[in-house]
Amino acid sequence: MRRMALALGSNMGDSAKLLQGAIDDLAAVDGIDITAVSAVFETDPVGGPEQEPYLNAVAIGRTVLDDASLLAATQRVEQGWHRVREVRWGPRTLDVDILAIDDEMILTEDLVVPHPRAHVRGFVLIPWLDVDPDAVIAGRGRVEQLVAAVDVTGVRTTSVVLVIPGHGGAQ
Ligand code: A4P
Ligand code: MG
Repeated sequence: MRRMALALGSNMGDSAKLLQGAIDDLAAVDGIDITAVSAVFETDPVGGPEQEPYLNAVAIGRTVLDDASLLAATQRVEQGWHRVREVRWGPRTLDVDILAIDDEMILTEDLVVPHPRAHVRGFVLIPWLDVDPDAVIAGRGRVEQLVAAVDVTGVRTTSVVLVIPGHGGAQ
């Protein structure tokens, strides 16, 4: 069983609903167990064309899937929400990226872990720190330290709360 961190992002459609849908779908995958989800942050877009702000969150979980199956599962979840992606770094209904799997370093054509840009992105580091204060990016360092070195002015808290199915909830 390996521990993983996943980044979720959306800036098209009802992004709060899309992020909750992604959590529901990921939790329903055989071989994936979602154990914790961060608060949801509204973030200014980084890179790409002019576009709407994103909602971003990070989920922590465990998986028995191998790398290819895990990537395929995250991509199926994206596609299930009619992800459209015309431009690199452009607007998207749902983006699910694999941030880390244990302390592994994976470098294949289809999968690079840790995610190669995670350590410089406030929209990843802030929610990651929120859900896992002890998180470490293999080869980069503690998220807590990395976050101090990046510009986080475009990252704002929201009142959106994501719920893990079967884990109770606030109601
Ligand atoms: N791939 C390789 N490594 C991974 C990984 N660790 N996780 C490959 C997921 N996929 C990985 O991904 C393209 C290919 O990357 C996949 O086929 C997979 O085999 P994609 O998700 O289809 O492409 P993308 O997301 O459009 O491009 P890219 O370069 O991954 O974009 P990023 O870096 O994910 O950036 N601003 C804010 N505020 N919030 C955001 O969430 N997101 C982006 C996307 C840009 N700006 C943003 C945000
Ligand atoms: Mg992606």
